[in-house]
Amino acid sequence: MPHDTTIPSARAVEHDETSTPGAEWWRSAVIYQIYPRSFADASGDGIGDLAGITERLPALADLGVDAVWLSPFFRSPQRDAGYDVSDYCDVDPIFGTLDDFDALRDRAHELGLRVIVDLVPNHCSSEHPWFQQALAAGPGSAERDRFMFREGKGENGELPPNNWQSVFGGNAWTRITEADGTPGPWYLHIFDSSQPDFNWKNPWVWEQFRQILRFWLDRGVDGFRVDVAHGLMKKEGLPDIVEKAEAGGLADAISSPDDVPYWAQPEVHEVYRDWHQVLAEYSGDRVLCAEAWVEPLEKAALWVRPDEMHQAFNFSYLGTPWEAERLRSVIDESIAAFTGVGAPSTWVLSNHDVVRHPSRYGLSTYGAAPASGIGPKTEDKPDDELGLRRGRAATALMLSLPGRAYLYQGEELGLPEVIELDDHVREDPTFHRTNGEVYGRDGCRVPIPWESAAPAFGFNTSGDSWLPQPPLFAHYARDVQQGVPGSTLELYRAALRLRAEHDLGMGSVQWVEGFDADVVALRNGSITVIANVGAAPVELPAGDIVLASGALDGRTLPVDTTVWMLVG
Ligand code: ISL
Repeated sequence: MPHDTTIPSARAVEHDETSTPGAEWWRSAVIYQIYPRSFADASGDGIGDLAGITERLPALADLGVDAVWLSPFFRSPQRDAGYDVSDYCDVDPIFGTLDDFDALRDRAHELGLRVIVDLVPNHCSSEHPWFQQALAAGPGSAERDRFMFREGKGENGELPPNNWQSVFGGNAWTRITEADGTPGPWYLHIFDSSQPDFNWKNPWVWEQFRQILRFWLDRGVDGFRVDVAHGLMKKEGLPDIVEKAEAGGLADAISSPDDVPYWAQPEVHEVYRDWHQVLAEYSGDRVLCAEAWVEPLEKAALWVRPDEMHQAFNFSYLGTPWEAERLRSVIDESIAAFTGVGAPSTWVLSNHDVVRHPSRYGLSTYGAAPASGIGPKTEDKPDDELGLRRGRAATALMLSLPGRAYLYQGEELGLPEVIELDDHVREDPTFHRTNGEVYGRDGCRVPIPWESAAPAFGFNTSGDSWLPQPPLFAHYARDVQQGVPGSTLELYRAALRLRAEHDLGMGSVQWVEGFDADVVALRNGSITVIANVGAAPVELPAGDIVLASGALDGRTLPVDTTVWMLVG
């Protein structure tokens, strides 16, 4: 297939447009997540940067996505890869400068790509001046009230205020020492001890975040992905968690608010109603997307009521195994839950917090918490070939669905999780806080390959890489897939082109009858989608095949393969 690098000017973003209700761009967009540390490194220091992203943006326009979401690039000590922010309104020097951001934004808009940035409102870095001021100001001060300081239990306050656990493992409280050397109160950190939680009952915190939103809106961003959007408010009195079989990690993170007093408290929605008003002051359809790990789907849909956010990640879809009945159910439930509140559903299979989906689908015990990671000592290792076949079939199914889809950098290359990382190179706080028991997320964060024969596979020209890239990345590099029929890259390009041509993002799902129960068959507008999730080949109906996730056997659809067809 010839490679078309020209970008039609019609795709350029018009920023003074007035939106047509019901037809806003975000309803049907495909959004590509860039993890700045690992996308492209112009400086050659081994960590990706904004200038590197700008250089490589044409590849994303060529892929056919509508927007990019950038994980945090703000000033940060990088204790949680940038999700520990020490200045919300500046770029960390490892990623560049505000001028570099402006150049990135301009180039993206020229190419017709919207730009979404990541806002981290649940916590900041312990090195943020606000937290340092809180430590210095002492007990009872206004500065301390911006965070969650509490006296400890026990005779001398030597025990944490309650039994809450960090998502990354271990206690969610850390005790401070006052300036005079005496042991002080404890502060809450739902994540790492370097990430103190804000006190969202304090109006001062609300005002700071309004200003941060305006800073980036004034700078021309098209929206925000909101980190831990279910976590900002904590239940009054900070009661103990009623012990459950599994504490911490994903199982805990998606539990109901009745069980976890720091997730999904009803007052959190007031914050997003406030932000909705801030965004409404700006033209150009700016959006808020919630990272809210809540189940069931009807609860996640609360984040996207008409006066709140515009989108919420569909983590129920991400967590669904490759089983026909479960896929049909989650699709039905997603559409029902989100359309019930007037928002289109979203779809996602991979991000920077979970094992890459081709590797998940290659596990014999799929269903294990996708955030726990896979490493050298994990017993159940993925079957790469099976995983990639299923991963491609799953993507073809996902991209046929109406609504908004999220892609994570490298999935268009079919990248697997990197398993063989030595302990000493792992950076995820999860790994360190669990003494290596949970491998965590480094395996999906390895810098991506662009050119098979270049240093660091084209990530930079120096050959350095903050996490080592495995030799097998040479087979997945973009340049060996570009223009090669049947490659994963060409599958993604074709799916995105057809999705746009047939306006699938604005369509609807009708289930198609007449296949075995382990076949997922649906119609969205003019396209019929057939995914063979079972164990036996399936005879295809008459019609033109316009997309196939894998090789076909004549008119027979092999297992773990999805086709798009124009039928009758
Ligand atoms: O990855 C997880 C567990 O190891 C998830 O529970 C994840 O921490 C949770 O979804 C919140 O994620 C977001 O906030 C974290 C950050 O580490 C993640 O990268 C981010 O996506 C803290 O800011």
